[in-house]
Amino acid sequence: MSHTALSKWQGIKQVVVVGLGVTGLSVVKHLQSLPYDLTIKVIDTRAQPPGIEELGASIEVHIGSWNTDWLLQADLVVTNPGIALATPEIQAALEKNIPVVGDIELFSWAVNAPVVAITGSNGKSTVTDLTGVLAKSAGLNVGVGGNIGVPALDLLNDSVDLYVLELSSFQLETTSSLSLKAAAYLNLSEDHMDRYQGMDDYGQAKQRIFLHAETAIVNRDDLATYPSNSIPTLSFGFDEQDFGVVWLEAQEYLSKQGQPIIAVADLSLVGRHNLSNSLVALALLDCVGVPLEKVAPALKTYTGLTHRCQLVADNNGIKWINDSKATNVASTLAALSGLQLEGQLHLLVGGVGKGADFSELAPVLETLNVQLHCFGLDGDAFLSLHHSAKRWNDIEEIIKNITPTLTRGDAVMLSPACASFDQFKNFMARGDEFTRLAHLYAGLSS
Ligand code: UMA
Ligand code: ADP
Repeated sequence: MSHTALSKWQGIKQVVVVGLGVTGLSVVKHLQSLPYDLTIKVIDTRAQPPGIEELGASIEVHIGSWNTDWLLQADLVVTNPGIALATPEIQAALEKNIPVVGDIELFSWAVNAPVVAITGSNGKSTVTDLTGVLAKSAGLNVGVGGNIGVPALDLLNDSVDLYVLELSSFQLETTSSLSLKAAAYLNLSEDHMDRYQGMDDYGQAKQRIFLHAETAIVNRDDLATYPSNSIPTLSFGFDEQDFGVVWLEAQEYLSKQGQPIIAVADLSLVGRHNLSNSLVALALLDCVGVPLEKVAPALKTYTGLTHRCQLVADNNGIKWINDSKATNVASTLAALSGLQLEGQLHLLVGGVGKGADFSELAPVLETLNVQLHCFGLDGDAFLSLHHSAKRWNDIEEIIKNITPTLTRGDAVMLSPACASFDQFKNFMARGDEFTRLAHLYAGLSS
């Protein structure tokens, strides 16, 4: 146990974990593994919190509402990222000077190997996964997790050489001590406006990634990604500076300080946004001393994560694209900008709008041969964006009705610009449902 960890835990006896889910479970497991005499209690305001069945009987649990007595008696409160710090019950604990932290803060107290982290509004999971894949290809034992799915505390292991963490603004709100070899801030665009007071508030949460970073990796086209503290920066973008692109003999290459690393034509990833994502992964690995020529072969073959502009069926010249992970306007705009259309695009949008303004989509839709299909809780919010817009209940209703009208060259794309929680467990379940229907209606089912 390091000296830092020991001093952080001094005087802490009663720990209250707020929120179960995969994060809460990982926190409880971690607390139980520590060599301290801690009393652990769990509060979850949900009547049937996910993960409750996995919690040992020795842990006291309060579900279905807050328990302010427990909260105010705690020496430390550990919150799930889904709980905003602004929640009145959490504010009451803070006013009593009870420290409130998240799982990533606990991770930072315990970790003993180098860590790199990624935040931003879009591209986090792709960059996190790609950085992990490339580091593994260079022979490192890598722990990849955070907002991408596996809780950071579950990754802790003495044999790990490098941790790669995707960090959401929610997680960063409760993180103060995380030391990073390099921190990448990809971009800032509107999202989570149901949780934040505005873009400043949202951007400030993301800026916390730089609090103890050795190098900030920032986007030359997005000033909001530059650190407000004075740490060294390394930038990425579409010119020859730092990590960028160069043209040599009519071939475009990803480059470092003007030196080519890999030809863009050799990449399997599609879309300009994925050039940015590749540059960031290279920059992160450069910061931890991984030779870039060693990772070039794995970068060539990397095809991306599921649910992100994923071609799930291509039948009779009709393409079915699952971009369920597009849960905000900027990601849908990125998907539209990367499209190569021969016929008409059938674009499926809607779900939980999170208070977003969708009007930025209108001028782009105007330039496309598109039929807009709006579904789910906030489907109405899209109706004024394009003259073709039609209102439906759900994805199945749309696909059933449009399939007979499709012709060669058309594409059907789910890139909903919304969260999925009105009709699905999560974006993966929504993407799986689209894929199932695509296979069924495109005549590919077995
Ligand atoms: N909740 C309550 N009462 C509670 C506790 C939680 O109502 O007492 C609600 C929250 O308001 C929230 C939801 O439950 O809406 C989330 O809780 P959960 O149990 O699903 O959380 P976990 O399973 O621990 O998942 C969390 C992250 N979830 C959130 O930040 C909302 C996961 O990111 C992350 O993968 C996981 O930890 C591991 O680190 C998901 C996400 O949607 C994918 N993230 C947002 C995004 O990417 O846009 C930030
Ligand atoms: P995140 O984890 O930040 O949500 P993902 O890698 O899962 O990011 O991608 C989410 C969505 O954003 C996908 O629909 C994808 O097509 C789009 N996207 C990926 N990278 C970028 C980027 N650099 N800029 C804008 N959009 C992007």
